[in-house]
Amino acid sequence: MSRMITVGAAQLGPIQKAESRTSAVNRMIQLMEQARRKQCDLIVFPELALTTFFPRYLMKDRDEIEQWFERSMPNEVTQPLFDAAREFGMGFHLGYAELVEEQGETRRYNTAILVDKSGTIVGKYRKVHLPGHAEYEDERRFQHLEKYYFDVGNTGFNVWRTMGGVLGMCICNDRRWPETYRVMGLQGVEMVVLGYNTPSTNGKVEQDPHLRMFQSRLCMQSGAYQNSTWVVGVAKAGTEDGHQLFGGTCIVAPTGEIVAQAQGLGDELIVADCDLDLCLEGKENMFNFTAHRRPEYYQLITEQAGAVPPEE
Ligand code: CDT
Repeated sequence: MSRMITVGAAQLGPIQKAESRTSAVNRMIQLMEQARRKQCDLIVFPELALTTFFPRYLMKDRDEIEQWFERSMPNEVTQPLFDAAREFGMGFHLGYAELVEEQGETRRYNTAILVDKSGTIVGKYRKVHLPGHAEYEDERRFQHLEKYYFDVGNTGFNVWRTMGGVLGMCICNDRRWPETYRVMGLQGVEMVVLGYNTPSTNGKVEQDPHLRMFQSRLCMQSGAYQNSTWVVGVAKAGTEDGHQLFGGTCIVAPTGEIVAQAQGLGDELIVADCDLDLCLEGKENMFNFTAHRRPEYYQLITEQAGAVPPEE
């Protein structure tokens, strides 16, 4: 048996601060057209795919901040993506900054949606693991103010039965946390799709760029293997107004092996035929959760956040 989803991982090159959302959407439509020629069922776009990675800048004025956020989805600018999905019979995953009123409060989330082949939003995820810091830090070469701009996501790690499989989402830094994949693994996830914006260098300490790419891959590959799921990781890459983001877009099989990877730092589509039935081997054997997991010994994982070493 095979249950195939042909996936396009649509890396985006840089989006400069001055570039409009319309221009970004046009670039995404071009990638959708390429994906259509390759008969993709699903195309995956990066985190915050409509704009530059604005959390690197400190802004204080409310209007200046809120211009980076979407108040509805679809909206006038993103509607062409939904129209193309319907016309091409192709689902998509899109990351964007979301502004919403909840219980009388304005909330801002780093959000991603999953849209099916009819152009209908079937799932929404709001980023849980917000990296960086909440206040301007002078000693940094560049800022990473996600904790300043975004609220911690309140959707949890859900999965959706859509496009012939069980699909889940997470966003960027979430990919580094094993809990992210395991919560979806416990819901039978067969494909995790995610976008990221990862600076090529650390803003605070010296770190080998090679190591940063290795660690990004290590997390996605182990998440795939340990939960026997496909993982599709898609970068926004290249130099945004002098700030470098690494690429490394890749598609990882349930074995943990990379089956396709981007070559450059620009707009680039990579495609893989992902057989969801390849998840079965791991789910029925090594990572047969029902047979082998021992949750009675995992309580600390949900009871505490920080590490507490024994007293000296
Ligand atoms: N966007 C995002 O989550 N980026 C982080 C880098 C954070 S460095 C403070 C990542 O994990 O790739």
